[in-house]
Amino acid sequence: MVHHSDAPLTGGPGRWWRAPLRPARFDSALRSARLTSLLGVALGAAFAVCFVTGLISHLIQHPPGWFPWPSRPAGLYRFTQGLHVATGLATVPLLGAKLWSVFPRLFTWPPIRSVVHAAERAGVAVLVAAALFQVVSGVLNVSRWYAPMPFFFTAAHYWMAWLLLGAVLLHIAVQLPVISSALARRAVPRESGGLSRRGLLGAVGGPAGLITVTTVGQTVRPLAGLALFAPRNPRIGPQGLPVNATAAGAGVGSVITDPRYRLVVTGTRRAVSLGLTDLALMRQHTARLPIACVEGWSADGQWSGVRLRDLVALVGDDPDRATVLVESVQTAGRYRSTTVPPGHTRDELTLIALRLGGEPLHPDHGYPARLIAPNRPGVLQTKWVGRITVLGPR
Ligand SMILES: Nc1nc2c(c(=O)[nH]1)N[C@H]1C(S)=C(S)[C@@H](COP(=O)(O)O)O[C@H]1N2
Ligand SMILES: [Mo]
Repeated sequence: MVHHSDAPLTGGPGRWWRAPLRPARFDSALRSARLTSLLGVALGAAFAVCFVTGLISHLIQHPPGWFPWPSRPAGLYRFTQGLHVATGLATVPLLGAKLWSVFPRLFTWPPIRSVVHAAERAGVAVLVAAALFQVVSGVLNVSRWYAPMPFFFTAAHYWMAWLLLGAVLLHIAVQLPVISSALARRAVPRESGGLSRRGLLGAVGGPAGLITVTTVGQTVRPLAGLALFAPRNPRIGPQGLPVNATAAGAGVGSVITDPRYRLVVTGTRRAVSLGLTDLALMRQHTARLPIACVEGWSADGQWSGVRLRDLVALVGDDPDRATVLVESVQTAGRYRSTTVPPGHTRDELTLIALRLGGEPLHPDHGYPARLIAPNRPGVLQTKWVGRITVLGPR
């Protein structure tokens, strides 16, 4: 039996049928309120970053009136969402270590001592379940493995974040006395061999760092060469850019190559129907902008085409104030249309792109025309655009 000066995490006399779960069998000199608190602080910080960046991403995609998301800086969303996914991935070993550090408490005896104790344990159960759900569903989503998720990931991940926030705040409130005294105490010198606390923190920080270094290259270009475990290599794909939905998968293959293709622009007073030659005859502009997928990968492209604001002006509407609906020729799928708010419509970098890197768009990148706007999630960068409608102001 190892001696430790911190309060033991388990207690109560063992009984024969509990023998395999006797505290001594689990005990590690490393488990202590101090270690659990330190891991908790790190985990709390990681969750805070994930919550805020996730909320930003949600608000951009479901904008309430009070949330004006600007079109600049052009790469801001790339940063916030890259941080969201990188932090979420680094959380995996942290959460594992934290659960390990309190694992013997699962077998506390008696399991329930009082109503307050029961409520506390229920709170911890919700906390653990919500935290595991967020991390596991997030990892499944960035790996694009939807089979184990018979629910709509985005909605579930969003609502579970609020539940988790509540459970975390409650947990901190309940544990505050333990946390503050544990952190005020100086680290206790070890009395036995094996892994030291510093060693353990290294054993957690090491994997967290390794996960970050081997995945963050999916959004931080200079580290792309190290992105061995990233779900996406930002350099692989047609025209050097990754693809999420292919033209074949979206079922648009024949529509987009049909010579009768028209881009129909409907204003509040009149409409125009533009063929590819009409579009090519309009003033062309080039913008270097990233596709920043909600899944955490991002990649820059050099896009050329017509400004969305020029198309709005073409049908006689005010390009500085217009809200615009952009629709794909795709007939099914969640991301086949998007609303562009006035701030983005007005921006000179917002294009209906016809070319990527100087060549016509690859079918998988949205041929013949796609939306590309600064500081916007990839899901809102509609490909295979067939219809643009000025919604207002009227
Ligand atoms: N019409 C349509 N546009 C779409 C999608 C889609 O499924 N349908 N997927 C979006 C997503 S999730 C992303 S990340 C970007 C990816 O653009 P890329 O394939 O050119 O890199 O396209 C977006 N545009
Ligand atoms: Mo995406």
